[in-house]
Amino acid sequence: MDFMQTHDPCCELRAALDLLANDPRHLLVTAEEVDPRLELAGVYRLVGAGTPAMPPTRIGPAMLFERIRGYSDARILVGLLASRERTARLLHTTIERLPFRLLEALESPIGAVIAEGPAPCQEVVHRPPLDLMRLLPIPTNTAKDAGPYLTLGLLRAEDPETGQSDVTIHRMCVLGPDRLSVYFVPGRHIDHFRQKAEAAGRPLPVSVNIGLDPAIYLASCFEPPTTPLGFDELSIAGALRGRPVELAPCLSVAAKAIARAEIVIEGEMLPGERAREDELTGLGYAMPEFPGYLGKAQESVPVIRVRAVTHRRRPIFQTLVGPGAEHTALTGIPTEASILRLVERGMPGRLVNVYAHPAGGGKYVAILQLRKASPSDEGRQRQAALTAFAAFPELKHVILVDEDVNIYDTNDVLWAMTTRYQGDASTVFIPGVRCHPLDPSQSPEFSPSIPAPGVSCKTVFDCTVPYRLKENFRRVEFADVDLKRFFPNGLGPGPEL
Ligand SMILES: [Mn+2]
Repeated sequence: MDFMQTHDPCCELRAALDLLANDPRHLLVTAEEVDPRLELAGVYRLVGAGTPAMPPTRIGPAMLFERIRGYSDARILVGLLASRERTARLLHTTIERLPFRLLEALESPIGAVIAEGPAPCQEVVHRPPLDLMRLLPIPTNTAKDAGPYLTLGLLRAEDPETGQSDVTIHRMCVLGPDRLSVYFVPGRHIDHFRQKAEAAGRPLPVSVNIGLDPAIYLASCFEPPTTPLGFDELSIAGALRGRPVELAPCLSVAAKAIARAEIVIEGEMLPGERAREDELTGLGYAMPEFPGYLGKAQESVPVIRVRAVTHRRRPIFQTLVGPGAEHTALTGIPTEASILRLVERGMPGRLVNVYAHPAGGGKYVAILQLRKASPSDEGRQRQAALTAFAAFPELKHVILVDEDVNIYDTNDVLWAMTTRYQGDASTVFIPGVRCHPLDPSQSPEFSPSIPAPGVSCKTVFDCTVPYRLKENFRRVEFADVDLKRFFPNGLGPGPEL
């Protein structure tokens, strides 16, 4: 493939931004100088971070900051996927179809390829001595953060024995001019590669890719069992775009980078090297995490030694302000696809759609919309809930609603939980089950039913109407009308999601 050709409309970040150009509902470009330390996150919290960021916040446009204090060259993009409507548009689909698009891609993956010709991500090359903070405007989001963090750094590595590859977003903190900490939740695939290399006494070469086609970021957030060890999530991104993701060999280490990334950090994880995540601050905190709280610093995490930094001209450093809606979309849409897939296999045609609600950061809460078509479908909704827990083990709450409830409208869901739900009869507790470790209510101090941190009471809120009582729960019906007579240009945008 020739990079000098006009770029494909949908395989790199700049093309995504072109798609949103001149639409202030989805992209605000500002020439006002911003400080990447604290100020940028403070601004975006008000403009578009969304729940679970602390109020006041809202869903809003992405922001491209063109002038960054202390940097002459780089720009910063924040919030690209912080609205479902925008995310759907960037994947050429609708809000309702988003998880189905991912699912289709998962079923027909297209593997990544090595690009021919020069890689755009290597237009500018920096070699040692390196100073990350002089080269890149890496934001610090809150005053207690352990340091500047890469929040959308896509780590790519290969299994040193099998050559299988994996891509995952991990949080990385700048600990020094050429040192980054990496936090792996136990079991993550690249950590498995790292442990293998370490056991053999060898470094693990990696690339950290920043500023990517949104399809790549979304695809990378699938987790097991949907994408087991050895399944390269880049092949889902390839399927979403109908063409392979292009890779480029790194210049300083035996790793590969995303060829059309805005920025690539090349490096190695050395055997035996560890750091305290908050070694610079000593405050005990890491960074804001998806459940909405400041995360605790990890005592001992692996380290990336940076060997080169490459980027495009006038690079766009992409970041997110979490907790918030962008984090929720990234984790939640793959969660939805995983649930849809497993439930559909077990009981075809009953599960209409799923929404991983922002209250759970895309992981803890799923709203399942079900269709009961016959008396024998009664109870299947709860089977679907159990299947959802199997499809996504980090799920904590499942809310079941009927097909006449809008799963994206929290008002409507709470209406169902009010008029179609009786606490004692409609709630199912499954205590003592392991969940995602970051929910602070999952502690023995919170409840004697919890034997250890990270264990939770999974709960099903069944807000569906019993099939035999359907007639008593008909929603008020209004006349069908022709809205075009009153709004020839359409009703205009509704509330953002
Ligand atoms: Mn994986």
